[in-house]
Amino acid sequence: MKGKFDIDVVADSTITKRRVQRATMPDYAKMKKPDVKLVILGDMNVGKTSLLHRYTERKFKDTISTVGGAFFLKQWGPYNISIWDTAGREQFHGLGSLYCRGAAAVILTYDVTNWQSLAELEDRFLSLTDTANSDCIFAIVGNKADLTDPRALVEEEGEEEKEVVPQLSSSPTGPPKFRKQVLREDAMAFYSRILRYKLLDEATSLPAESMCFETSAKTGYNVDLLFETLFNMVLPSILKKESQSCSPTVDLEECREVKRTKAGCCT
Ligand SMILES: Nc1nc2c(ncn2[C@@H]2O[C@H](COP(=O)(O)OP(=O)(O)O)[C@@H](O)[C@H]2O)c(=O)[nH]1
Ligand SMILES: [Mg+2]
Repeated sequence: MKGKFDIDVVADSTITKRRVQRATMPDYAKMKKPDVKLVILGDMNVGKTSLLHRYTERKFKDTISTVGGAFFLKQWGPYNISIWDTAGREQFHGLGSLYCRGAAAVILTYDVTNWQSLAELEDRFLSLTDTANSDCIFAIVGNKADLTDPRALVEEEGEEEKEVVPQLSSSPTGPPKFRKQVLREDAMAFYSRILRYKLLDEATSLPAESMCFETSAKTGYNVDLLFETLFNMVLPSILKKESQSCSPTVDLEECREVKRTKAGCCT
């Protein structure tokens, strides 16, 4: 229905999964406020939800539909990290920039077998990040690497049960059969364009090599690396906020509990 959307709330790897109507529901407001916010963006079917599911649940499910959006909470040391998932078409509902508001990191996801999915990031998704923090970190993630890269076929160690529907496209015993349409260099060139778009100096920004990942939500390839690298990178942002005694994150709920210091730091 127009003007309404659902949000799944997944706290860490707990089974708790609540569906609430409207993001401003008080239920959600009762949860401990996240210290930092990450957002995952990208076209439909690139594997955004699968990546989050793989990271938080250690599993791959062949179909997970995302209606509206989903919200994951991850405990990282003493910090609560929220990760916002989107349905991929949210800009049509005017939600895209709302999702990104106050984000400390944005994960721009494409499908390595689909050139258009990278182009879409630039055409439709990059502008949505205008509402992210000014020091927001950008990661470019080429998912479905298992379809093109034999290294990504190796299952993540210690993996629990999986729910994978066998596909003809790739097999652990044979070479991947999909053509890789997006090279890592393409992603790195896109990263440089992001820096230019954000008017950031390439020399003083995080280098493209560390911010462009190729992952497989299916096998778990580089998934922990992606999230854990980002979590470590956003820690300074958390500490900065703490030192300013600001509301820890901007979410769909307006900052109502903003603590003011004598200096009145929060605007
Ligand atoms: N082979 C492969 N398929 C994937 C991978 N990640 C997601 N998929 C499949 O791609 C489809 C879309 O995934 P989903 O997570 O719903 O994409 P989203 O729309 O971006 O959230 C589903 O059928 C997934 O099973 C991956 O790493 N490898
Ligand atoms: Mg999804």
